[in-house]
Amino acid sequence: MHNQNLFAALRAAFPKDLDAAAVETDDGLVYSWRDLDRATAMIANLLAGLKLPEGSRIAVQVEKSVEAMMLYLATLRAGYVFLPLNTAYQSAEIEYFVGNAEPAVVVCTGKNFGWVSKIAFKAGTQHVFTLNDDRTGSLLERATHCSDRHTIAVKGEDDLAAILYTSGTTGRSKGAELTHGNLLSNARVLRDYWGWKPGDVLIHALPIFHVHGLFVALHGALLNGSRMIWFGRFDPRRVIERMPDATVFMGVPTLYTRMLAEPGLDKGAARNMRLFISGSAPLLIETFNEWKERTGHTILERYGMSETIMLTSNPYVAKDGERRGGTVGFPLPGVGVRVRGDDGRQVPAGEIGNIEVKGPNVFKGYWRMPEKTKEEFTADGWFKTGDVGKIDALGYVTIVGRSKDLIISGGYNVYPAEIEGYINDMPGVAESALVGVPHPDFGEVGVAVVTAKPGAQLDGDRIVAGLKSQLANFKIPKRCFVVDELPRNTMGKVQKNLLREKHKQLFS
Ligand code: MCA
Ligand code: AMP
Repeated sequence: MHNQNLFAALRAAFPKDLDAAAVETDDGLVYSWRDLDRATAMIANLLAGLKLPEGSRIAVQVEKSVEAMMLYLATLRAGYVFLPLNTAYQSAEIEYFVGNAEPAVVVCTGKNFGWVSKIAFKAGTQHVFTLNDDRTGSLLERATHCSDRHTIAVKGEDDLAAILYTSGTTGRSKGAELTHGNLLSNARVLRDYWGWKPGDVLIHALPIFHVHGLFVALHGALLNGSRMIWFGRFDPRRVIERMPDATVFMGVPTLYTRMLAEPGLDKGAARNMRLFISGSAPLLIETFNEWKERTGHTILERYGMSETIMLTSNPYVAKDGERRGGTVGFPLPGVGVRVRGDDGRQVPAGEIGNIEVKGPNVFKGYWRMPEKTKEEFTADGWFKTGDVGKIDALGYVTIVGRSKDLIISGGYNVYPAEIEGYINDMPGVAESALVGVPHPDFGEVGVAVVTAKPGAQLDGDRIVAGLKSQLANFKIPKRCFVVDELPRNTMGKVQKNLLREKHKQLFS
């Protein structure tokens, strides 16, 4: 059988000259392709030596580093399932993910080892390693003693490669199961559609625990044998300084607005760039236009999800059409996208409805949640994205809203129901509502509106402070208002649209 392991395809795309630079970090370290090959072999051998059961999950919550990226590749190489976790997650969040996924191995930073290992051992995890962003930690110490030769594990296209936790359209976080076939087919489509070519250099400035940085950016560069300029964290000024050495950049809209605020951003800085790509959140037309004016480049906006990886993209080559600001472009080759009304009928071109998707990119299902999986697919097998939009007569897709209650803040998803649950558990709180309002830096941020139990005195700032110790920082409402009552419709449902309207100017 031909090995369908994603790593095998990525490895096959390494350039002939293995001593050429593969990754150059912003602080001056250079890793060759040989380094990537050897280090991933050593870590894969370490994992293989643990004799883990088939399909074991390797859960990882570490700061961004080249070694963290190698751990991802080594997990694929060894044939296990990678489970990345946002570094912002706090103990209650980690406890849920680890309890649900039951990983065989957990890798965390040295500073978090105490609390993370406690959670992991309680969930039955046998092995907890540390990995820090300065190349220290027990994972690398152990891997140093392993052979740098490793035969890539044989995987079928339907075998799991990664699980990404997302809240989907409703309820508690669910693990979206992505297969080797999902990831590889999408990476190949994007390589062709975005015209990756020899000599391309990618600026990698996104976190590597979500689809955008981990799959779209990383697979793009690796599948093309392209060098990456690697930023541990996004720094707009430094990225602009390095731009003349690069050809491709990918970012969420906040990265673009932060670079636009830098005087150094001009046509000179972008002179060697071939492509700027934006996604994960809506790109404002003002940002799209301003970018064109300042750099001479038209940002290519695309649309994706954890469950589907990338599903639409604006065109790269002019013969396919122009890149239209405010739209997310066309369905990618091989990906079916349709828009249906609530009655299930496909709507005519230009009319608004629910966006549904089908194709080799669509995930296998939610980890150990067959019922939830079933709910999110239509009877004829299309995945319901929870996004609301339209497709015009030319085929451009525009997202106009979401049927799921979701706030996207700086490219991170915040599920109001989760935050409301935490607020409602606080002493004196009767009920709460979290709504998204426009924000100049993060695009959208959460604002909480709370009512008190009879006789209780509440303080909005205190509520925010109380949440900080429990939840990832990007989920914390930027403001909290205490009111007498929440607006409701005749059915008794909280009218979040009225709250959004009331607070929409808060940060303008
Ligand atoms: C940080 N803060 C945030 C966010 N990030 N608040 C709301 N939304 C955020 N995204 C908080 C911090 O905790 C801090 O709070 C305050 O805001 C200011 O932080 P700052 O130092 O400015 O933040 P930063 O560390 O510079 O981070 C901003 C960032 C980061 C670089 C934009 O959020 C980021 O890397 N975003 C990219 C996310 C991403 O990769 N998304 C892709 C998902 P305090 O002062 O109170 O501590 S993949 C996806 O969606 C799909 C499928 C797709 O289509 O790609
Ligand atoms: P996630 O749960 O992180 O996979 O987020 C997926 C969601 O991000 C999608 O369902 C969309 O709502 C949103 N999204 C991704 N790309 C775009 C985009 N270019 N414009 C608007 N929304 C987007």
